[in-house]
Amino acid sequence: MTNAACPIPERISLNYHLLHKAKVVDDLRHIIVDLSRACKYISYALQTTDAGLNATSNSFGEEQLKLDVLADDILRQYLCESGLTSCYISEEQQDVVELSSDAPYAVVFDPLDGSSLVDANFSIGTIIGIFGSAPVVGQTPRDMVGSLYALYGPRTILVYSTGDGVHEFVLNDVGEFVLLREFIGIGDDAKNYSPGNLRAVTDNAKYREALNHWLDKEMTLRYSGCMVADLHHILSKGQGIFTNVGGSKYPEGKLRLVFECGPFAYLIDQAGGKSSNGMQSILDLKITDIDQRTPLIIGSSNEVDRTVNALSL
Ligand code: FDP
Repeated sequence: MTNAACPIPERISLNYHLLHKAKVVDDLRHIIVDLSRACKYISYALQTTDAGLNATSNSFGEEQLKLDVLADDILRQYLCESGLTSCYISEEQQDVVELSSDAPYAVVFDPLDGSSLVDANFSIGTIIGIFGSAPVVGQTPRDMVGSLYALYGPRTILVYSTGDGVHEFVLNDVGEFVLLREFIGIGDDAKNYSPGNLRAVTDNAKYREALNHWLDKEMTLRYSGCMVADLHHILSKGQGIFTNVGGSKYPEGKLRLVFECGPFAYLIDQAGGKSSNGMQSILDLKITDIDQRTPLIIGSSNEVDRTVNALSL
C-alpha cells in the first residue's frame, strides 16, 4: 500500500517491486529478497576471491572451483537464515538437502553457472528456481512459483519472474538491486543464435543442418559458453535462439533440467518465448532425478518451432 508518507520512490527496489508491483505473498517476497542478498555476496566474492581450483569434485564428477563451493555455501547460509526453505537441491550437492521440514518452499539452484570461464573473466551467473512444495522430484518446472537468475558481468544484474512477467534489476553502488526494465518481452523471430554443445554436429547430422540453416540465413552468432549470459542476451535483445542438444558425448545435451533448463524455461515462457526438449515444452517435463539432463531448444517461438522440426525430421 502506498500513502502520502510513503510516496512512490524514484528508484524501485527489488523489495518494493515484489511488494507493490508483483504483489506476491510475504513469504515469497522474503525468500526472493534473501536469495538476492546471497547473489550480492557472491558478486562481491567473485571480485575479491582467488579463482583457483578446489581439491574436490562435485557429485557429477566435475572439478569444483573454489568459487563454486563458496557460492554454494553462501546460498545455503541465506536459505538457512530465511527459515522459509524446507529443502534445497544444488548442482554442487549430491542429494536433496533438508532444512526446516515445515517451511513453505523448496529451492533449486546452480550456484555458479559457467564457472569454468572465471579465469578468463567472462560473465557467469547463478540460476534459481522456487517450488511451492517439496519434494521437487515428481513435479514439473511449470509447478514453480518463481524463478530468478543473477548475471555477474561488467554489472551485476538480477532477473526474476513470479508468474507475472519478467523484470530486470541492476546492483547499484550502495548494494541495492534497482529496477531497470519491467515486462521484458521476446519476439517470435530470431536474428541471433547461440548453439551449445556444438561438438555434437560431428555425429548429429540434424544439428549440423540446423547450424547450416543459421549460417545460410546470415544470422548473428552470440555464444559465450555461459548459459546465464547467453540467455540473458536473448531477453535483453528481445529475440534469439539458444540450443544445447545431444551427440554421442552427451546424448541428452549437457544441461540439467532441475537447476538450469527448468528455471530458464519458466522465465522465457513468461517473456513470451518458448522452450522444448524436441518433443514437448521443458515446462511439462516431469522431474524424475535431480541430475537429469535434457536437450534444450529455447528462445523466440517461431525459431524454436522451426528448429524442433528440423531436429526431428
Ligand atoms: P559450464 O559447464 O561451464 O558450467 O552448465 C553447463 C554450461 O557451462 C552452461 O553454462 C553452458 O551453456 C554450457 O555448459 C556450455 O556447453 P558447451 O561447452 O558444450 O557449449
